[in-house]
Amino acid sequence: MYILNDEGKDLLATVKEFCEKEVKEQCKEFDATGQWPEEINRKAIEMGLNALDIPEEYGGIGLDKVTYAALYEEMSKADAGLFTTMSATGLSFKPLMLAGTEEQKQRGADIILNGGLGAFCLTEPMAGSDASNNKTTAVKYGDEYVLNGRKCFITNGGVADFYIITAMTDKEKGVKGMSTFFVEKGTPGLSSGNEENKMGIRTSNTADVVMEDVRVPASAMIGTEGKGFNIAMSTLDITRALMCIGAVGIMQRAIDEAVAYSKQRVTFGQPIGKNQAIQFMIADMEIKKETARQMGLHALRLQELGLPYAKESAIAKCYGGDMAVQVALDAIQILGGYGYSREYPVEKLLRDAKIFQLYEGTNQIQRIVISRAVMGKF
Ligand code: COS
Repeated sequence: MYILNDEGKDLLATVKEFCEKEVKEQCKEFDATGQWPEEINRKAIEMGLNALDIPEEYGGIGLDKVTYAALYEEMSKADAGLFTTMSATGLSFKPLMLAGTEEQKQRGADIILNGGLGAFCLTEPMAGSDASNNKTTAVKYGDEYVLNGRKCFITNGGVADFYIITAMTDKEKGVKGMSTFFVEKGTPGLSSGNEENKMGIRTSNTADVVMEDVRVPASAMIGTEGKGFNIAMSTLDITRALMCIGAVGIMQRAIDEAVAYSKQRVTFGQPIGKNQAIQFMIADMEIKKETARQMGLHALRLQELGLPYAKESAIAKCYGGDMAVQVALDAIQILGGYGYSREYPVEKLLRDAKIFQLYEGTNQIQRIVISRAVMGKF
């Protein structure tokens, strides 16, 4: 349960109604086909769900972190693909907030507030966990940079209105030779390639982003030359806390579905929920969900208070992702054969949950971040 003020409660009620009436059932078809649900996303954008990360000073509604988490959890509960589309836009806005000029921040906010989506383009075929191994280059000619390369597994890659792109400005310098650029849709040479046919979050768009002689002014750089890796890592330190909340949405849905089923499914003359075996499974699922939610909220509150949060964000993301997979598996177990059937919603939850152990840094990477925070790097 979230402790919200009156304004937060009203917002949550509105988002809940939208998710219940216009997302939950409708997404099934798009999950089956893998098609991006344009109409659902359009409505979500009209409600401002792409803009939850924009502070008031740049025109956003400036949500407190608890309301922010409650709204995102609601989206994920209905469809983790919708959560992914919207949260990836927030993720893409973060590098601007961290290191952008006032002009860049306002431009990014304006694109989002006018209904746009963002794509954070760090990952490449040889640079996933090893994120500093980018091959995309940005070569300076006068007061322009020319970008060439290919990004992969980019959320919103085929549907975004702005792209945050990391590229090597000096290959010799390795991790200190990476820089970040703010590139808008329609820039000549920028295109999207192969769209992934994914196991889960099939209602989100994941595509290659291709740069062929993309010319941008030097003012498109975010921060200074060589700071790209730091900006990307600092961005992920922030956003991983929210990934935990996305995983919690899946757990909440799994519990809701398992509880409803166990109250109406009768075996041996009584609902299966009367069996302690089922009750204990539900209790364990609830313990995992509630613990993850509190950890995610804790990391978000630290951010709000300006206290260190990188370790806590990594713990939240890691725990949330691992627990979402387990809780979704338990829901399938409670529904038995029906849980395994595509007629029922819980098998989708397992497919969707798996991504939370992978994106924004695998849970192995989270353990590196956590152990380094505890033990230091040696
Ligand atoms: N915030 C800011 N700067 C950071 C940072 C962070 N969280 N982590 C590392 N850096 C900086 C370091 O400070 C160092 O710069 P300086 O030498 O100037 O201090 C530089 O980056 C290199 O750091 P380090 O040597 O620790 O990097 P490593 O290659 O050893 O590994 C890990 C860092 C593995 C933690 C990193 O590569 C990582 O998180 N990878 C996963 C990336 C990821 O999440 N990919 C998925 C993207 S999906 S959107």
